[in-house]
Amino acid sequence: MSGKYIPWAEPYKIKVVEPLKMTTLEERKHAIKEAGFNTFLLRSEDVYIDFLTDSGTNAMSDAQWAGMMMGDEAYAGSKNFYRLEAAVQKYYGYKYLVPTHQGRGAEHLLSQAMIKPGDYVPGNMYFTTTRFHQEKAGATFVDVIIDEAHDSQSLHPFKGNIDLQKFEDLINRVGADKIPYICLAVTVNMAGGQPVSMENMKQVKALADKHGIKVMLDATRGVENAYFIQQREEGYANKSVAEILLEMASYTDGATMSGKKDLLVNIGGFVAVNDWDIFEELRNMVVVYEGLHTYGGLAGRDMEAMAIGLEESVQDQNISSRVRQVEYLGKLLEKADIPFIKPVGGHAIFLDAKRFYPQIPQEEYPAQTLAADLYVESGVRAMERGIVSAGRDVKTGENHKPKLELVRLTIPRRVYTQAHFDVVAYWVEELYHHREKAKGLKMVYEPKYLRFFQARFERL
Ligand code: PLI
Repeated sequence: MSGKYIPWAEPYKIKVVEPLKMTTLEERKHAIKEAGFNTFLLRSEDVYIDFLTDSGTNAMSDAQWAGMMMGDEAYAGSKNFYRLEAAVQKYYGYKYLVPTHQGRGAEHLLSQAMIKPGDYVPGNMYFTTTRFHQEKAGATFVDVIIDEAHDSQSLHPFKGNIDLQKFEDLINRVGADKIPYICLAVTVNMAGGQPVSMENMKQVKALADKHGIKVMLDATRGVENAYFIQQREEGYANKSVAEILLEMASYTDGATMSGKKDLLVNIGGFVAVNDWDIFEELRNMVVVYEGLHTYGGLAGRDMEAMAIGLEESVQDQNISSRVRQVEYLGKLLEKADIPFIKPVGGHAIFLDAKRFYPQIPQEEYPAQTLAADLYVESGVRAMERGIVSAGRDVKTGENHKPKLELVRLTIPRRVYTQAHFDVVAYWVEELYHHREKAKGLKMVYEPKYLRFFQARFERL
């Protein structure tokens, strides 16, 4: 090995383009005010580079578009369902599949099927919609992620890991019969897209099995997690991402999936399990809330695109270029000394708003402010992942106060080129240069559920 840098490039070329619109500073100042300083409320046509989310923003391949023409739009028994079912069985290994319109549809069904009021659901950090559905079904969510995950400067290679002691303490405190399952997210979105090690998954499964507790995977970004295991965990360097993914799933009893991420589609999801009784309950409920059990709120063509996307997603060169794009942006920001979460995660760069805007207290929404300011500065849209996203404790009504106050620059899959990342890094750096001028926000409208989507703010 000479140690010489070998350049890499995306394993695809561009066939269709969508023009981007540039706006003026004045137009953006007006747009963000109209949007109540919430980037979710901007019109997408007022956005230049859209790093709001990697959810449903994927560019599909020519094979997926061709697959859309193969949609079997039968109400019952569509052939695309059977194709998707076979792909899930092959790559994730679960026996039974229920399609849903997206991830939260799957979370809704699983929570209703498995949780009784008064139960507890441990998880490796919360995700907004996941915790919402667990709480709506009557459970108390308990964070059992390792402490390093809450530390923006810890360089732990598997910051998504479950703290087995915290999990065991919960079992001892409330009793295993009050814990229907542990929710294991791979990667952990709110921690910065951080992975879970295979070793940790094995140990979680062993502890859960000992107490008769199921392990339910949030497989939304599991392919990204498998890639990190291949890159970082001893014994996996020579295994394919597909092999690693299958092993990961083998330590779980089922999964919810938002196909809008890893699976390279714009809509779709599923819940898959190995246990017939749970499947039966899910299949009973899907017809009430989503659609028949062979389409779950999707068109046949959507299931076909998801089945093809699933196969593309596990190709090593797909996932390696995906994560390397994120790393590329990370390197540019690192050179400029911008504070962000390290190690770089699988789907996004998370700016550390507490260190970016140390003068703004958490009650004045530093991350919300930073996301709004970045838009005004550059037309780049990002997302708050801090106190606004964390919401309120359902019992006390108090604000959750997360240690992490972050702005997520989320990279859609197969959509942007390195030149776009250069532009984004340039503008983040510009903003950082005059960071001391920033002033916080006050919330003037707070929706009842998942407030970050629609809350409105005014400048202090
Ligand atoms: O947006 P859905 O309903 O398809 O999926 C919900 C969901 C579940 N789990 C995880 C880890 C997610 O990241 C997730 C959705 N994430 C969004 C929308 C995001 O912007 O990160």
